[in-house]
Amino acid sequence: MIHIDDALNAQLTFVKTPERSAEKDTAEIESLVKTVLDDVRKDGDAAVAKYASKFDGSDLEAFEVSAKDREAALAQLDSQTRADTEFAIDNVRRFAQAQMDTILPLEVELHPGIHLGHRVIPIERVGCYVPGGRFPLLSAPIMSLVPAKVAGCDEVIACLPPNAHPAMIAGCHLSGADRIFRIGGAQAIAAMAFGTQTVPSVDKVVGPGNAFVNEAKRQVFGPVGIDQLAGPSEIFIVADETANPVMLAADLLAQAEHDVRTRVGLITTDAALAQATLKEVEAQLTHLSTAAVAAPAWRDYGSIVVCETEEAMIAYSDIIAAEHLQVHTRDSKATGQKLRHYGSLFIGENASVVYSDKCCGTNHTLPTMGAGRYTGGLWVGSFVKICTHQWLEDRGVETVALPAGRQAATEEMEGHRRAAMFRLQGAKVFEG
Ligand code: HSO
Ligand code: ZN
Repeated sequence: MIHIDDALNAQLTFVKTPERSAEKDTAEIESLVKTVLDDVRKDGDAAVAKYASKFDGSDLEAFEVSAKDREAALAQLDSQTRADTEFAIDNVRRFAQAQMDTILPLEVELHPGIHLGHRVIPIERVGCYVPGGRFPLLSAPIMSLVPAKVAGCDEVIACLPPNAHPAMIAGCHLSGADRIFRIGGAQAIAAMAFGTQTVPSVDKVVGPGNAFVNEAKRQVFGPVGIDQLAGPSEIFIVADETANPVMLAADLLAQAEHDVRTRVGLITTDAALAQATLKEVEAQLTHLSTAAVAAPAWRDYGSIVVCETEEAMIAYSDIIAAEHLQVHTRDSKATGQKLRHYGSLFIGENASVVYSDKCCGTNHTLPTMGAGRYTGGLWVGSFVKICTHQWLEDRGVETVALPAGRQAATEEMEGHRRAAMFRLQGAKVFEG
């Protein structure tokens, strides 16, 4: 929850405040999604087909993308697009593999004869939702499918809206999707969560989507895992007087073009930079082809705040916990070290969010709406379980049985007490 205390507030001057605040999901979406989920659970493919026709105007007979369709989608990619896609896949894979190499199994002997540990176990089946949206984001399939494959999941499936750009299907294929289905929206989440005649049920559903996809993920969560509830994209930039307002405006507008609800903001210690960036955003908007989206996003959700001190700038940024946080200060590395809450940190002028959005190798599926206060983004670790185990030698039992038995006795859990003491005393524990 955003709470700015009075002491911090006194150090902030808003040069531009957002005209609107984030809208809440409506009850209408909740009940509509519930109906879709109930129907798909009950009627499987027939319900999926019904909603595909109703919401997406699709009359596809087979949802699954066949080997021939995969080939056709690949053939439509020009060679440069294919090479760029493979560059992105390779980077995301290599970074995911490097991260995977840090997730290690563990065995410790905590007391003589008490052995504890954990294993790193891939989730068996994963479903990746690949959003359609306003732009055919070629990097979207890569960001969920590739880390899931690197994690070693047995089966990784993809669902994408029936009208998705063929390059997206090619992207799913090149990213290693075991199966690909042309199903979008809440019905896709339902199909992957519950399984249908053609779609296998999965253990975890990941990937961003619209409000319906989000709500469906929220509703299936429990028996099925989810990654996070992704809101519209966000970018904030922490900057001092050394920053370049032209570059700041370009980076803010890059994300603003995603959606009219994109939150973008500048947090700075320099009042002149704030004014210059304000002017520059307006100037760049006059010749940005996506201004129809970026301009209302900037008007409604854009903010610029001037902070009296670097500490106030950092404190305010930590409260926002932006999905993407760029740092443009004299010593961006040092400033970056002081920041604690963000989805992904972009250190220094050269690290534009767009590089990570597309292809530099970090994952672009990141926490939004303040979730960066408690979690990072999607990563290879999202596709494994860290599951503990234990084994005890007799001397370990001698250490642990009495404390466990006494705890159980205090709790009046006689069954637990007996099981704890049986290892020490045998059948004597039943003698009252
Ligand atoms: N910024 C988006 C991802 C993206 N943008 C891909 C462009 N292409 C969510 O982090
Ligand atoms: Zn983006």
